[in-house]
Amino acid sequence: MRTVASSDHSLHFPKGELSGGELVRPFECPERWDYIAQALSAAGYSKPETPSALDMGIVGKIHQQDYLNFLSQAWTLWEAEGFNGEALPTVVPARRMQQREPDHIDGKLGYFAMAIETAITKGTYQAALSSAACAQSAANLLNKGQSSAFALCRPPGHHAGIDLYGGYCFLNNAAIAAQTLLDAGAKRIALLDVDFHHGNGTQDIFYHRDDVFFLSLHGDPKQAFPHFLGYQDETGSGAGDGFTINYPLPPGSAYDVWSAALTDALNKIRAYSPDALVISLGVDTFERDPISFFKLTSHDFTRYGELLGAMNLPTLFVMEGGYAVEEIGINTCNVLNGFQM
Ligand code: 7XA
Ligand code: ZN
Repeated sequence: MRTVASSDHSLHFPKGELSGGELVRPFECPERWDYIAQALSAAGYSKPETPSALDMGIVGKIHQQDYLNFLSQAWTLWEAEGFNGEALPTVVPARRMQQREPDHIDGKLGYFAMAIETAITKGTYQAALSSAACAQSAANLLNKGQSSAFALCRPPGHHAGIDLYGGYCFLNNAAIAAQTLLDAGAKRIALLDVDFHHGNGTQDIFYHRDDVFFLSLHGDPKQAFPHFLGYQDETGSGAGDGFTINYPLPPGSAYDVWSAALTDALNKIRAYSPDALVISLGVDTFERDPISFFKLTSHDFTRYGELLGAMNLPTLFVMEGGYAVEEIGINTCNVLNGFQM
């Protein structure tokens, strides 16, 4: 399996994340990428390929232009105010307030945020562009006939909506990859999100569409971030009616419960008969993940990788979350290795 990665990820290294009322060192840290790259190399994968330049025409089919303008300008506007810290939102357009983009950066940050823990720094936009480029280049490997590929994306993407950032995400890498496959001629894509957290951004992007079938297994939003999307009764709308499926699962779910949901999802994907499968691959389902509550073991990642491989579909893996840093590499490799068994 060929892999794509960019050293630009290290341009995004915020010092603080708002967590438990404190500014803590972010769980989503540059070492995550290093551990995965090291594990790939140790497992015999060839050196990750550098991505080609991102096709912004495709990005523009996923994200609104005003949102892309905001991301590209946020740090400059923040610095121009003379602020010394990292850019964090403090005020959001809550119920019965205006949904109108303000001129001041404080207002813009809140207007485009879906969560407020995630800082924007000087290198964030470039890192996000390069991360999306990894997903897009990996998708183009499939377009050129590869049966599978892995995009080592950082920052991750699945919380980034049409015009929303947060949950460590800025551009929706998996959605950009899916659109890249569609634009090359695919008619139907299945996008399966196995990260611990609901892929609210991906759902937002494809909710009204029938060319991307979105399925997500995740911690029940009554208990888990992002809290405000990911319920079972969200099933798509308009042309997309029936093309979103959510599997919210309870705290403590181990492989028996989780894999039963996965098996159901895979059966539905088989019935859809997609041209390709995109996996939003988060390994924060791991039993020792510091911010999640599922109980998968390292071996379970191999087991479900095998189930994914048995689908016999062109498959693109796009890296999302996972914060048990020392085990993130082995758990990620286990999925890829299981897939190829
Ligand atoms: O998949 N998404 C993540 O792994 C990021 C979750 C962010 C949680 C922040 C909770 N305060
Ligand atoms: Zn996650």
